[in-house]
Amino acid sequence: MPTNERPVCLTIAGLDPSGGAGIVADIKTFTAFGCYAGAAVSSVTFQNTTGVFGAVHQTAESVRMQVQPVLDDFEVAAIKTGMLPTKEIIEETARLVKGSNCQNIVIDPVVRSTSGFDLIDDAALQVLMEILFPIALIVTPNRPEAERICGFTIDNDEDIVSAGEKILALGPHSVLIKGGHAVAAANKAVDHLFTADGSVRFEREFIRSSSTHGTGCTLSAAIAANLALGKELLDAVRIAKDFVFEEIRSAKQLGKGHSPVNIPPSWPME
Ligand code: PXL
Repeated sequence: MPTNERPVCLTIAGLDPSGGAGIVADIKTFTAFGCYAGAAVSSVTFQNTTGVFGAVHQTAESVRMQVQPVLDDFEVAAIKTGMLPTKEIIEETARLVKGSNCQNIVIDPVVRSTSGFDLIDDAALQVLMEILFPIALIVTPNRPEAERICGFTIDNDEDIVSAGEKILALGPHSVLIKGGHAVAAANKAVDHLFTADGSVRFEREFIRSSSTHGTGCTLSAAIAANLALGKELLDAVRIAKDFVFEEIRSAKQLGKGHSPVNIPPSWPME
């Protein structure tokens, strides 16, 4: 397929130079699904599989100057956001997204790295919830992110429903609360998708693995890629979940810490 027939996906997220998370994971994921990948950097982080050692955030102007020319030039089929560390970057991102005519907006509300490094401050998270959630087709918090957004702990299915409804009330079309952080008694990883029509459970076997660096980034990028390819939301989420499941299952240890997931060069794998 020539490049210009591939739907263009754009990520606005952080750079993880070790390639496990952030825009590098997003680019690999878009490409695995046959999409064309564009990427704008919101923050340069310093990290490897053992931890995050720091970050230099971009300015709002830098983000605008990276993104606007891409939007002016390409018809962008899906936009995904990951780490958006400051209020100014979030406000600029909301302006850019609203100014595009892209409808497939995937917001991954990245809060903290697996190793415990804060990737956004509290004030910025409030702005993310207020101005980016309402323009999202889907918001994809994991359980700790949903707890931080909602201000209560999530211990059971009822709490998940309360969290889903509370986040949905902030204005996105849908919310996917990921269950990978809940060590499921029944060894299941259960995600819940909430829309105005109700909720859908996605259940997979829980894989006990330390090779999970980048799962959140790749899941949201895979959803964006499938929306860009014209899939319905439910199908996009289902395919993205299968993709991440296989990435974790097939990952081999790389590095001395939390190994990155194994993003295949193309999907489905042969
Ligand atoms: O997985 C969350 C995440 C997102 N984006 C970047 C990251 C991380 C976690 O380390 O570094 C750039």
